[in-house]
Amino acid sequence: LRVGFLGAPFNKGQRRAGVSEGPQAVKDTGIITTLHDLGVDVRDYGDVELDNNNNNHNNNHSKQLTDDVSDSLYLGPNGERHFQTVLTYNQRLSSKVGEVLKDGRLCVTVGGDHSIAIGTIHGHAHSNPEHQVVVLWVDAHADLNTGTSSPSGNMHGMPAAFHITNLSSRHAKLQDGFPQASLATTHLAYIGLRDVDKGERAFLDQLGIVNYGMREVDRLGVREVVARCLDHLSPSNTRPLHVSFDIDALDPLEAPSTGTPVRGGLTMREGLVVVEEARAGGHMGALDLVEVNPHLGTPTDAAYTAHAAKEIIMGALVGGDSQ
Ligand code: DIR
Ligand code: MN
Ligand code: MN
Ligand code: MN
Repeated sequence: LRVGFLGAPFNKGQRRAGVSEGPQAVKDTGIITTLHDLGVDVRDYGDVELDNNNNNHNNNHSKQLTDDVSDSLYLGPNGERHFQTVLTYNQRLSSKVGEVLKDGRLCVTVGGDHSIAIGTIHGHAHSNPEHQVVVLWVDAHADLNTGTSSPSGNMHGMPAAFHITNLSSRHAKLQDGFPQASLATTHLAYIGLRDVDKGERAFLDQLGIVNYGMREVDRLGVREVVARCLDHLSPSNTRPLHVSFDIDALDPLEAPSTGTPVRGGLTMREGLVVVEEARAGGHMGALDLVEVNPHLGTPTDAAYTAHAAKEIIMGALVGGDSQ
């Protein structure tokens, strides 16, 4: 197994400081060494910074991103907060994901808030033009708002909608057309939903996007739910799979340090089943692990959450092999 590790210390998709420290917190668990020791060929590509001139190995990026005082200048045409910043960052992230994939590595991107999935999925989908990339979205939230449907203006609640071709015309874009949507409504499926906005629910229903909330997890069991999602996304199991895992899919007891916790979530074991089964399909090309915010909760909460993220990433890459 060949893996590339990308940090995406980005926080402009929501309003709470600290989520830009997510990549470092997850690295501090020793995950890269653990993977090495398990025989995984893992390369650390460093952090993707907002600024081109910033080198990838300094640690000042998070300050730079947080100290932006010109907030209102970045409102998008429909009130999207930091519209230009979010999309410009994601355009850079998309190219970087493309580089990792071109090196023949499964791309693991650690956020940062979930707006970074605008770039990671774009990079994955557009570096695989001959194969249809499909997306398994594991989250308490659908992240399917457009600028107009969004109750908050926070772009971490919008990334999935940017990729759906049927919704993309409702989104404002950068002048050069970024991001280009790549997913039909059948190429996205959700697990873990339990806090969905009215507008998002209407999109899910109208477009017939497959979504399994916690109620379905209870009713069917998580193994059945993930099997159904994978079969729906890739009936002959040939398509490259992108897993976008928001740590708030897990119950706050498992992952307390996150910006928008919602009680009644997946247990650690259920979260692991999702990524282990996704891995077992053999076609995972990229994984996002987002919304770890080590500034929230106690230091113990922060470390516990970072370790939960490590477990999920390990489960996606090596399954139960670390036991
Ligand atoms: C809400 C919250 N649906 C919004 N979204 C969150 O602002 O669009 N996503 N928390 O992770
Ligand atoms: Mn850094
Ligand atoms: Mn999310
Ligand atoms: Mn979420």
